[in-house]
Formats: sequence, structure tokens, C-alpha cells
Amino acid sequence: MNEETEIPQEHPRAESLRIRKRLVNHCKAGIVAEAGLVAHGRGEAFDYLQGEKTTENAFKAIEAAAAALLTAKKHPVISVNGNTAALVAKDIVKLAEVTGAKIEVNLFHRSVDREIAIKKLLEEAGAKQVLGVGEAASARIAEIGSERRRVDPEGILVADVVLVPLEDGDRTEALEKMGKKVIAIDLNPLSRTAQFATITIVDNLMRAMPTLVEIAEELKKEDRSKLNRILANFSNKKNLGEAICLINQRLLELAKKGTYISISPKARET
Ligand code: PTJ
Repeated sequence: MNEETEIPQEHPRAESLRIRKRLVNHCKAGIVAEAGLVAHGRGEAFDYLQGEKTTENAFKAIEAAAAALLTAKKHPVISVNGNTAALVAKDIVKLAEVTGAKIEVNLFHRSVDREIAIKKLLEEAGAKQVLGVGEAASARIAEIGSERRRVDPEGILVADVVLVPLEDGDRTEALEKMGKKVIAIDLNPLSRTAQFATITIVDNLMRAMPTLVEIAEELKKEDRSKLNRILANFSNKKNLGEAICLINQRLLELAKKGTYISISPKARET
């Protein structure tokens, strides 16, 4: 799949257009759900509001997420859906290697064909084992209404820490009720997922995942007491509040500067 074609290099939003093209191509290839394209649009809007960069606030959550993955008591699981596979397959594999996490396909718009296509993509990216495909998702989580309730008995069902990049809130709430730590990556700090998760990384998946790999590699060298301290000092409620304030502040600053007011500076002076 060549997502580079047809996007002019000099276009001011070339990178954003390339990512859209990649998602559309992966949708045509049966990896991304049609609804995944809509979800991406919502994410883009929130990314815009946050200046399209990893904030200090997101960095704190990434550090806590790495600590949670590295201190998992049973084993952590990275839950993969269509958008995540299309955007960060290689980082998923790297993160699984660094943290010892298992990789499980778990879809909202479930179809076995799509599960198989996602598994193949992950294997091409280097994954040795991919859970949750077809009959392997033989366990059920009763509290979840959607098709996401079908899980692998060797994966999400028994995991104590689950990373759910790009999610719908119901499953996050159900997994939390089961006593699992849920790490979400969601650009929308107001979403139900963001609000219910144990640790919410309010950042773009494409920036957050490589950073998470890097931080996990660094923290892996530290002793457990340091990791426990990072977790104890992290408050998701506080962090989400800060993420919302940051959007507010940024908009106020932009409005003050008049950056987006379409009158000439001269006219503004008068
Ligand atoms: O592949 P499937 O069948 O599991 O379907 C996946 C989708 C994404 C369709 C499903 O999980 C869904 O409907 O999700 P929602 O409820 O639309 O939520 C997606 C959230 O992810 C929204 O809050 C978006 O702001 C956010 N989001 C979208 N793209 C990104 C993102 N967050 C981080 N990075 C992104 N690139």
C-alpha cells in the first residue's frame, strides 16, 4: 500500500493528508472499519486544539503507562483495533517486546475477515503471537454489550493491565470494574474512555506509541520501587483536568493574539 502517492510534498498539511490516505487505503484493504475514518476525524480535531504535539501532561501519562505495563503482575495485553493496526503496527510489536505484553485483536465492528487481516499486518510488522482471532476469542465478558465482549482466555480475560489505544468507553468501564488497570490513548480528554481509564494518554497515537516504547525501554532499567513511585504520584483525574485546561489556555492565547481573526493587523490597530 503506498500512502505517499498523490500527496504534494509542499502541501502545508501533507503529513495529515498522508495519514488520512493511509487509513483510507487500509479501510479498502479491510483493516480499518468505515467508522474508524470518522473516529480519526474526531481525533484530528482534538489534535488541532492541542497544537499537534505531545504535551508535558501527556508525557506524564506516558511515563505512568510505561510503569504500569512494566509492573503488571500477570501479563499486560495490548488490545489492537483497525485504526491502531493501520497507524502503529511496528510500535505495537516493539512495545510488546520491551514490556513482555501480549498482543490481542479486539474489534468493535467485529468480523473474522478483518481480524485475520489485522493479524497478518501485525505479523508482517514482526509479531510472533497474535491472540483473539476467530475461535481463539472464546471467552466472554458479560458486562460488555458490544462484540468487544469476545476475548481470548489467554489474553484480555486474565490480564491485569490492558492498553486500549482508540477505544469506546463501555469496555474501559467494564475492564475497570473487573479490577484491571486500563491505559487509554485518546486525544479527546472528555470521552468516556478517557474519563474511565486508570491512565489516559491524551495524545495522538502516532506520537504517543513510539514515545511509550522509548520510555518503557528506559524505565525497564530502573528498580521496581521507582516504577511504583511513578504510579503512586500519578492522578488521572488531575492529569485530565490539566489536559482540558491546556486546550482552554491555548484557545485563549490564540484568541488574544488574534491569530485566527481574519482582519489585517493594521485594521486591528485602529
Ligand atoms: O476497529 P474497530 O472495529 O474496533 O473500531 C474502532 C473505532 C475507532 C471505530 C471504535 O473504537 C470507535 O467508534 O471509537 P470512538 O468511540 O469513535 O472513539 C475513538 C476515540 O479515539 C475518539 O475519542 C477520538 O478522539 C480518538 N482518536 C481518533 N484518532 C486518534 C484518537 N486518539 C489518539 N490518536 C489518534 N490517532
